Amino acid sequence: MSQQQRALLDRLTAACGGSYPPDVRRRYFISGPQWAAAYPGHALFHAPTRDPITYQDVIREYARIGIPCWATHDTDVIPTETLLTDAQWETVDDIKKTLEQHGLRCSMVTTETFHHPVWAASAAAEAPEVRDYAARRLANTVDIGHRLGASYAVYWPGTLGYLVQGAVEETQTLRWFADGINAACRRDIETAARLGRPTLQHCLEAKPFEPQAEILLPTSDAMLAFIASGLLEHSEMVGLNPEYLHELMWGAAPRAALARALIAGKLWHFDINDGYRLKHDVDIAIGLVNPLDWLNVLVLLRSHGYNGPFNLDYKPPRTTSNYGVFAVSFPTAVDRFITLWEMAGEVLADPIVTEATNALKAGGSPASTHVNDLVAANRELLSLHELIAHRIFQILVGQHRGRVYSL
Ligand code: GLT
Ligand code: MN
Ligand code: MN
Repeated sequence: MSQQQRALLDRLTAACGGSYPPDVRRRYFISGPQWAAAYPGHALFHAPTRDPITYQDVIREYARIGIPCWATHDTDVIPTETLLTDAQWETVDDIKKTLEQHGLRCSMVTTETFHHPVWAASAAAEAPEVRDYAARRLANTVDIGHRLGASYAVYWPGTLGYLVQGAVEETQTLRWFADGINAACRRDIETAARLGRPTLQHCLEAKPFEPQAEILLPTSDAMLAFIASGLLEHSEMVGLNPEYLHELMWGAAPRAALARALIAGKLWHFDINDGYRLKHDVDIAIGLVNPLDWLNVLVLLRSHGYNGPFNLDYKPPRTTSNYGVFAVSFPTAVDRFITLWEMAGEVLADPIVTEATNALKAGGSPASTHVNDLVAANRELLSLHELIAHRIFQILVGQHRGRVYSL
């Protein structure tokens, strides 16, 4: 039965066409998180729908698909109790061996500071012993990152906030949070010098709500302000890991949020996924909800030479089986990303978009500097805005290559 169903899945996936071979997929700086592939489908209202899988399974399957990089929380593979003991290094070394065997590299490490009961009052809790433990965990993740050859560390302070008002003093909590990042950067400078490696790029990731109701650093813009606040000892080592859906969740235009990170020189790492505006963190795979917006996001990133990782931080839906995670979910997500990236190149090279954009920038040669002449000189030209949007739609659906719908 399930063999027949797998055969059907494989046949229909192949019938979709448009998939890229693994060596083509490996040309892109795409990373697959351990936690995304291993997500068993659980949530507050949901029992798991998939069986547990190991890091060996995930790394082997990523390699087969052509996902070149792997990312992990410190606790995805190593139990919390084993962290900060000598025993952790056995697992780290085994992960390293497995990555090498399969030709993958570890791009990013992140510390789990939201799931375990020790973080009930966040990693910037009132109790000094909890903050001290947090600093040791963050510093330890830096060392694990160096051992695995990573270049990025990510921080998602999703518990930095509150459910009920009054108990948490915001400025104090933010100072304590900065102490943790400072501890990680200090350790990074020491470890990198000892190993002769470059320091990591430390990337802050915002989310406007979940699991706390009110979050102290809810958006990428709040993170930029925090980086520039003077609380960080090494603000030059700290940048952003925006997540596409986390910006949509507060109602932002993701492309504008990314533009603000770009002009600050802080767009270093990018979590790619999809979902709905002003709703919870559904972590749908890239391009399944907002392909047109995604195309425009990638036009922006391509035109600014973004060369950081694209991290597949999504969750395969609960209806997808263990088999489907690697047979359907990851390869199709990667392929939609590559297609959108290549289309973004087509938008940038499109003669119609280029000529229209240049004409807009040249302006309308007004007869005088009088306000009415400025309006008159640009009136017809400005219709090009809508024409550019139409052209980008055509590129999205392939009409620029002659695809027609005949009646
Ligand atoms: C968690 C969160 C993600 C973050 C991960 C990094 S943790 O899965 O939902 O958006 O990127 O810590
Ligand atoms: Mn994320
Ligand atoms: Mn998310």
